[in-house]
Amino acid sequence: MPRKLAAGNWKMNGLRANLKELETLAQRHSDASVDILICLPTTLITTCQDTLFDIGGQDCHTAESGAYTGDISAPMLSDAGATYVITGHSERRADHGETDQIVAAKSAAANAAGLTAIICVGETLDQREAGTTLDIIEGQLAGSIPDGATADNTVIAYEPVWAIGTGKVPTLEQIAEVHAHIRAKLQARFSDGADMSILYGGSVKGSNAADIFAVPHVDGALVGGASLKADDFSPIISAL
Ligand code: G2H
Repeated sequence: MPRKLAAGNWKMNGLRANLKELETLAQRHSDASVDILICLPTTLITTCQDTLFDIGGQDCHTAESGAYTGDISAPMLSDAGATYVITGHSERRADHGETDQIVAAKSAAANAAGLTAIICVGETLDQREAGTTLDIIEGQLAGSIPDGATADNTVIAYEPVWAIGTGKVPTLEQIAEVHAHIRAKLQARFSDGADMSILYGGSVKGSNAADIFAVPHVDGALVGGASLKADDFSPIISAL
């Protein structure tokens, strides 16, 4: 069975003072039956080693170490206390030119360091309107997931680019179609593909989470804006 995962992605948000939100969340969800993960800015990761939740990074380099000013490696994230890292988020693909090949190399580096990679895929609005969504997703899956991926070290996040931070959400039928397609491709390539978690991401909030989680092959969510405040993230966790 895929694990159920409520994952927050704080993106480039959060100072130490904001960590009180995690304390509030911990008080409310100390007996949660689902996995809760917060992908923090790197500066906050070491501060959170004793938190109740899993902690993740938002990106890592393909190399273990070296002359890469400003970058962070997977072993560094692990050393800081992270157990997950997001790879291939559309903001990294668009703003930093990350290709499927780079995402696969980063995901492999994450796995080699003992981290679970949350590999993001998703179509743009133009691709959706051109009717190529499933082909785009298939290509991203084939190119971005490294050969050594397993259900233990890999999570897939379907994040339609046009739904990220926009308040627009695909219909439940659209989510179902893509998640079923992802599941089929995972099962065709990996012996434990049926057990790999597939998250939905893009404008998830308390008011739409339960409906999205009821869609087949939706095993949780990758949540951006609504993960920053305990009052917003808490209902999403409860809906899972
Ligand atoms: C998609 C998501 C988090 P938001 O990027 O990965 O962000 O929930 O703000 O749309």
